[in-house]
Amino acid sequence: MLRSPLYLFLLISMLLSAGHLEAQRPTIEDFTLIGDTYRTRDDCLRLTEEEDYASGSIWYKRPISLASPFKTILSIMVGCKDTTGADGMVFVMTSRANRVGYRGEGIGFAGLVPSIGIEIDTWQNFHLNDPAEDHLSIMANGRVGHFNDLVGPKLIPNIEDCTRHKFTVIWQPANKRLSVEIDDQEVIALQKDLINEVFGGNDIVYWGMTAATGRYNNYHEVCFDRLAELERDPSLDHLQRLFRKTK
Ligand SMILES: [Ca+2]
Ligand SMILES: [Ca+2]
Repeated sequence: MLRSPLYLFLLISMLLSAGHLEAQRPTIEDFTLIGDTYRTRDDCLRLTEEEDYASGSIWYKRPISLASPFKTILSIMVGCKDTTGADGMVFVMTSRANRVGYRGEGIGFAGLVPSIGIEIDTWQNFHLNDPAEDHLSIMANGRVGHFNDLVGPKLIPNIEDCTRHKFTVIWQPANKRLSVEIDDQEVIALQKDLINEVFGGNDIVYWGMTAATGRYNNYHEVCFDRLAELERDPSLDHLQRLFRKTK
């Protein structure tokens, strides 16, 4: 019985699914829009305009469990002004959704407790120990000073380049590893028992993205490349024709 084809099939299926990360490719309708956020004509959610003292956030409507692996893929635009652009964006996981923290140097994340924030900081605040370069850090409980980083700051090339960047967050509960990729390159990673050490034993969290400006500003957007996905690939049409012929 144990060696039957059905048993082997089930065993192989289980092994394959154990190593599989559930990929989330959210659509624009999956989010609640907070603060200054609005939907643009090209299917982006603009969290802030190029205006001082703005803040916005978006929150995925359905909570997730940190007991399960997940991989979230977004497209972000962190503005077009390098030298004078501010303040950045934060990918946040928190047990209470639909909130936005302090703007300016708080990047809409400061004050959110309990929480985990992956900060994309584009403005140097000396009293927060910010490096001059754009940088990523993983922080807990809305504390944006680098004295409290869980990991970071990790310097990155200028990200305020008026270009959309693929932003991927991966959580693997088996080894308690949270990692972040920009344009398919891993930039920063943290190993921590998030459920017990940050969320007090609660595995259910909401995730979202926040952004803010202060005395200086920039565009901040999360985009959904729906039109690109719908475009037909001519090479696929060609393959399909070949396939029909050979049938
Ligand atoms: Ca900063
Ligand atoms: Ca920059």
